[in-house]
Amino acid sequence: MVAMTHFQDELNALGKALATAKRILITAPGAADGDSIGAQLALQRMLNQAFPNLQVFIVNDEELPPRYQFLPDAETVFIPETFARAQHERKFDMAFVVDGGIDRAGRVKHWYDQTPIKVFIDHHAVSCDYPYTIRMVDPKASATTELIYHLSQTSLFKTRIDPQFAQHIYLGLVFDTGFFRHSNTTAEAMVLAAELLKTGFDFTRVGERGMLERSLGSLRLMADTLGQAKTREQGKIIWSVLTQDMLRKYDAIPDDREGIIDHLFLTHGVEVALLLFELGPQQVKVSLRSQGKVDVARFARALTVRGGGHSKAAGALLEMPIQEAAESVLEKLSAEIKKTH
Ligand SMILES: [Mn+2]
Repeated sequence: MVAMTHFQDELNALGKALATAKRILITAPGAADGDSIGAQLALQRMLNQAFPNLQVFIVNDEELPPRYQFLPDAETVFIPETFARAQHERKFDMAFVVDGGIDRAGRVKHWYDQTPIKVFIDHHAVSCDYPYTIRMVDPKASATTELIYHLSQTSLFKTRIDPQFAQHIYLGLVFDTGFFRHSNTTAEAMVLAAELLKTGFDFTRVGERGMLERSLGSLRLMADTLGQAKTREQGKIIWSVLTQDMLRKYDAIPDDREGIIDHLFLTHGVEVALLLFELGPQQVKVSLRSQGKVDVARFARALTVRGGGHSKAAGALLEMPIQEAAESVLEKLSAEIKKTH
């Protein structure tokens, strides 16, 4: 059960800091996903509502993917360039990082480092040495937005659950649970979703626009990536690659890889699905999904220090050409699969 009672000391510290803070930074790792953007927008909303004199800014290293631009307040999300162009001062009293550690926040990490009070709110089970001032991590939460929701209902915030706030929280829930399919789905998360639906927001639109809809180029990119999929270990491993050339060919963007690994994974007989995404000539994002026999979080951490996630869904960042990465990861994955029987 996700409860704020474990966090009494943190809540007190948060209340004390917010009482004197004037400017707040909110960020999240890498490219926004449904949970990280939902969590950031919800947090901004509850801070603004409870502390109307605060100035709250969301700044991410990468541009907000178009699929999230329909969300209420999406226009308030900055990248460093647009923040500078708006002539906002780069000085904050408090900074929040949500849905992952600050190490993966790119250029915004430096801003966060320079802020006196550093808050970390997450649901990933990761160990980290970063000297956060206030840390609220609960791996039992299905999504960071579930944690944010509970925080919003404490006496510190008492946030009004309006349709706008509800859709931010809801998007995080459906994104991280894969529409309440993944094993991280809890009865509590579903009860929370039911509560949110009562506000009357268009949940069909949030699910379809925020998660399922694709551009035509993105659809063709998916078809190509799935068409090139190969199997190993009698079909227990399925894998494919997505290169920068393919992105250019289909006029697609990095966010368009969303959902491809799920199709690979949902192929009959597959134990582990692997998608290698070429970020640059020497940089590869590895995504992994497992039925459960192979703990892919452990596997990803063994690949590199920049690896981690959940036991059934994990990722890693490798500094090598994509072909080399594919060979190396597949060889290790085959060895893991052989251990399972
Ligand atoms: Mn999450």
